[in-house]
Amino acid sequence: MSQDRPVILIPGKMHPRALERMTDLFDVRQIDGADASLITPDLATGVAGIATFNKVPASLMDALENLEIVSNFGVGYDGVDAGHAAGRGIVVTHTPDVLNDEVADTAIGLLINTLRRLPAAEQWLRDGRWVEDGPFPLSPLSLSGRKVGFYGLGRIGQAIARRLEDFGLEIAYHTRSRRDGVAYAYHDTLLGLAQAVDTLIVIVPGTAETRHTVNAEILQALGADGVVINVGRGITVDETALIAALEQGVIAGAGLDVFEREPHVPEALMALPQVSLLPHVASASVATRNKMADLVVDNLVSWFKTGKALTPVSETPFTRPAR
Ligand code: NAP
Ligand code: 8YV
Repeated sequence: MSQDRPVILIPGKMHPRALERMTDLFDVRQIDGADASLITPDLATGVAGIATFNKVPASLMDALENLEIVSNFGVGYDGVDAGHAAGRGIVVTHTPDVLNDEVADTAIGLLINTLRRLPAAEQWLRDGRWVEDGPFPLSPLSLSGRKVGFYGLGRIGQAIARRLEDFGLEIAYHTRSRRDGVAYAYHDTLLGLAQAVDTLIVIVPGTAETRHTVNAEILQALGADGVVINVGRGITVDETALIAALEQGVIAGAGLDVFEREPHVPEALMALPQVSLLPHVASASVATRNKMADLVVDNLVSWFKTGKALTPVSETPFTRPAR
């Protein structure tokens, strides 16, 4: 191991720009995946940092006795055991804010695609059906006049809501604590929110607390014109309940960028015309992913140079002990 350059472990893949910068700055070691059985004795004592695409279990942390920092590519860090890191004094960082606009823009696109069936309309044109069969069928749903409820109104939820204000739509939200400085109606339960709106935008983190909270009862409360848009994490929505609600007309449609078992998407969802599906691309432009890559590296640089991470997660607000 290098004496002067901190050793950074990359378990699995990494964004090419982040990898190139890290290779210039650190002693970078790559292993095939986030698997403690791949840790050799020299890695076990030498690794000071990890850079990851949202997968670091407690077992991998525990195999690395001098681990100080886990730098996650993504604002969501549900795949990193941050509670365990906190207990061991390891700082976890993520990539907030730099992706807010991209994810918010994608959410608006997904909402409109879902309501107006634009991907299917384009396919109709490309398949020559406009010529052969005439106009694409009118969309049963419209954005106009919808009441939109946000499940989560953090950095990204607010960016989506600000965009929807300009569409002239009524906006409400549910979070655990009421947010100062927003004029939207607050609901202290998700059920209360679902009863008050017909469009639910899910943009909460995937946690044990949010898991399967968008369930059959919530879908029933949204009603027959109800639409669910999920750009948060797949586990927040009970996919089996969602499929049943769509098939039985309990709600009218869904737009999903995230799924319970990515990259696997249930055939039953794919079969439904009232559903618009994206392969987890909300932040996936070259420009935004480059900003996220830079923040992954800049967090490591800042930690080893100044002893402070730039964007630590709330569970690990640590500074680096003097050495
Ligand atoms: P954030 O600023 O931390 O906002 C999270 C929001 O969720 C807050 O309003 C928070 O309010 C609320 N919340 C958290 N736990 C809750 C609970 N149990 N019940 C009700 N509300 C809860 O996070 P962000 O930057 O907006 O990102 C949100 C999530 O979006 C990320 O964690 C990630 O999973 C996902 N994401 C997905 C993509 C994608 O590519 N599809 C891209 C970026 C992010 P309270 O704390 O008051 O409850
Ligand atoms: C990530 C995301 O880019 O930031 C998040 O939480 O979900 C995406 O923006 C993606 O998970 C990286 O693979």
